[in-house]
Amino acid sequence: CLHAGMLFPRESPTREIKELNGLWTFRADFSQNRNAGFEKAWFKRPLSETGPVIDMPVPSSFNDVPQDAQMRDFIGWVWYEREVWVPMRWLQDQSTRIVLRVGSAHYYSVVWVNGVLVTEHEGGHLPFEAEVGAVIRKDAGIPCRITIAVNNTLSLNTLPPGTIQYMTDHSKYPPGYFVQNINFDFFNYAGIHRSVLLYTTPEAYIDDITVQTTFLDSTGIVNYSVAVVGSDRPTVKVALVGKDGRCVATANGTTGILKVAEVNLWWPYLMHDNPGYLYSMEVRVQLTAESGDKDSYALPVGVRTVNVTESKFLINSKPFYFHGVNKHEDSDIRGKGFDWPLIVKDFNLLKWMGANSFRTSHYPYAEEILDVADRLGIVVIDECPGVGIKDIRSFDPISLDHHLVVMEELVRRDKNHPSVVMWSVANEPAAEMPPAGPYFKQLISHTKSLDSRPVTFITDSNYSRDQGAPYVDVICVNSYFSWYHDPGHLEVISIQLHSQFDDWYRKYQKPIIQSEYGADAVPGLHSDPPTMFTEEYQKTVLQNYHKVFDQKRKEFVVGELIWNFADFMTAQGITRVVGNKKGMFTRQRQPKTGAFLLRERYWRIANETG
Ligand code: BDP
Repeated sequence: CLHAGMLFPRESPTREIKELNGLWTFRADFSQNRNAGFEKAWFKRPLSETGPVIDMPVPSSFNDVPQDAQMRDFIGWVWYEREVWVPMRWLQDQSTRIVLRVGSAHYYSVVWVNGVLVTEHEGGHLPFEAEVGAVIRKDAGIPCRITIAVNNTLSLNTLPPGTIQYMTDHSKYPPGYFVQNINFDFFNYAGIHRSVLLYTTPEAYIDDITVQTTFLDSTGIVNYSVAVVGSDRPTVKVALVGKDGRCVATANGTTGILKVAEVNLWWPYLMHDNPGYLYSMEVRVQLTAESGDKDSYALPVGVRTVNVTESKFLINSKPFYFHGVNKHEDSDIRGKGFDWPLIVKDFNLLKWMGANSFRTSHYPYAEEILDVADRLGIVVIDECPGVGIKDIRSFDPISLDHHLVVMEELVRRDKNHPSVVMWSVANEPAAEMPPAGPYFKQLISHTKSLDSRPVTFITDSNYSRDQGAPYVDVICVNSYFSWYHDPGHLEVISIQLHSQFDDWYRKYQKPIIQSEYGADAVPGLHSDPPTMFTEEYQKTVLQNYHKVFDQKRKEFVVGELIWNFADFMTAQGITRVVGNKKGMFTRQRQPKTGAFLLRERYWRIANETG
């Protein structure tokens, strides 16, 4: 298991943050083997001294920023660099820990400070850090130079997997020509996607906090554990503070239980008139009982339970029905780059629609997004980047080992978010292949050993041949009737969907979520009677699905998540018209006809069940 915690950097009386977002210096390594940067040690000197550089904003995908098709489709190492003055007081106080954190970079990253290697990390979508105080202090008096090389190449053992194909027929392709093949349906955006920061902690510091919550009648119970590094016998004091600033419980020690009388439970949005209630768990570390605070950190905590029965998904012991969306981190120009206006807009659209939930298809979203979901009471299915596992070689032990580590990193990062109610370990893997059985058995049981939440993966396999389904808590099924199957035949949806649900339930007696369904609609295309790619066709697909959902949700169907919240960019291909158009909203977040249909539906369901 992982050795350190990965608490989200929050300021406190003992912790400072310095954001390094903005313009960085950038170069893509276009050399034949893409390795010139390492061969010539570009990290040793300022990047501008080893060749031409351009400006690149952080955070952002690099792909759509330059006016250059080669950059958009670039595969290989890109180099980012920025100089920063580190506050003198951080350097002078030798006991200040200085940590460099990257919120995420896609896909493989190597980080140097003043030419010294400080860390490497495999995988996009998840944060990584390095302690850099010692390196920076050696060169105090000059600005510190941070260099980050990021490689977006995907192989059979990465998550998501991909393959590099060399085109050796020189009558058709130039020498050295290669393409990156992928098995997933979104643009392989790359670069530094989330914030880069420096932050400080004292030398004895809170490394990790874990909470597990439950309740008994009106008493809330928060089991906590605090990991402290840098002190053998730290005094740990914990206080739980309500929204009104009142302290409702206290405890001492690195592990303990906080009991809250007349608890305000964390409820999902639309299920309660005070959704998303969060306490602040204030953790303070002292070196002795008498000394002042050495370190302090405030963690938002929601008290709630999640349970799964044969036919229901329960939050706080009440049946919860997911009426929500699948999303992407995706928008014009910045690609997958973190963007507050976009995030807040998307939550406003979710509320406009009456959506109570989303799945982080097909990778972990920024932590800030989960923070907002916590506060609003929007429920999240948290998915790892296990998308496009289609090749039998991607079930080998190297892949599995990496997948286990990615789940450890994901659970470590997101375990304390009340909005997260289930882990998804993969999307549409080749679950019918024989190795999928042992692979998912181990992957799911490992995830369960890390955390008590239910675990699933999203399947599009046949119910009778799916090798992973025996191990999931909730069956999550994607289907595209009258789109990828029987295109144009809206009349088959009802019968096929009934069979889908009945087959799965008969075999497994587990609750089922329709985790994807939908159809492309190019905004502005109309036809009556409906034809494919028009707004009317998309709307009618939805209506036909909804009739069946309404019958089945009285039985064992516990959710419906539309594919997709908004249009998003994909690789170019003959089935994609400038990206995937299954959005309810355009990529610029304007509604199509289907959005109004879902809005009416979601509010109606909320009023019936809420
Ligand atoms: C599903 C995938 C999703 C795709 C969608 C589609 O899970 O990523 O974008 O189909 O084809 O199979 O629109």
